[in-house]
Amino acid sequence: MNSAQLISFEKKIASLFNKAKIRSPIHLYSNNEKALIKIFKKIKPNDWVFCSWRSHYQCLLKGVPEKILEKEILKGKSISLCFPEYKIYSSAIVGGILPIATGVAMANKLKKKKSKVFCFLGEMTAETGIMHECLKFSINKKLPIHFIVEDNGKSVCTNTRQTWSQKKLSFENKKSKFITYYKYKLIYPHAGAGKRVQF
Ligand SMILES: Cc1ncc(C[n+]2csc(CCOP(=O)(O)OP(=O)(O)O)c2C)c(N)n1
Repeated sequence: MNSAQLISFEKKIASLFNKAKIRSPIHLYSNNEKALIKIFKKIKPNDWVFCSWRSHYQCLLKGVPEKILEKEILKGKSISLCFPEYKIYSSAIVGGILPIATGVAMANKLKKKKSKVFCFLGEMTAETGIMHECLKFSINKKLPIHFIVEDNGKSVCTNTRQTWSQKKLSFENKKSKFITYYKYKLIYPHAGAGKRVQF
């Protein structure tokens, strides 16, 4: 999957949503294609990927076929896409995915499995207490996990830096064995595709 293919998938979903063909929330990505493609160069088919409500790009890059993904989204599953056969799992609860990802990394370590865990989260989720616990536990136990903090500056409609009265966020520009941080600009609203859809 290249950048153009990812962008065109999101555009198709945006159009289906605005035509009232999807009866549940969708959360689209934009302007982060290159960053994600670079991260996925390190992710192997046997590795686990954990995501939030915003996960179309990760599903495509983990190998979920476009048609299968589109079918699930049309069924209303965009907000919590799970394809265990492709080792990708997501949750729409802020912070909810982090302990699950940490637990899988711990199980992989205990079972001496080669598979690594990659956990994606927004910059607001990264400021929550559960992130600090999961990261501390992962670092101290030397778990095979990597967290990717994706900063679009907003928590729904609220400016994340203003929320915490913090000019620089906790993981801003951090790069380590356990963390990758990148910034991107959403052209879409937090949820939906810009039109008020009524059924
Ligand atoms: C426990 C919980 N509280 C509130 C919400 C509503 N909610 C959904 S996304 C979100 C903001 C998350 O922002 P961020 O982590 O930066 O992710 P982004 O949507 O920008 O990718 C909130 C508060 C939720 N889904 N779960």
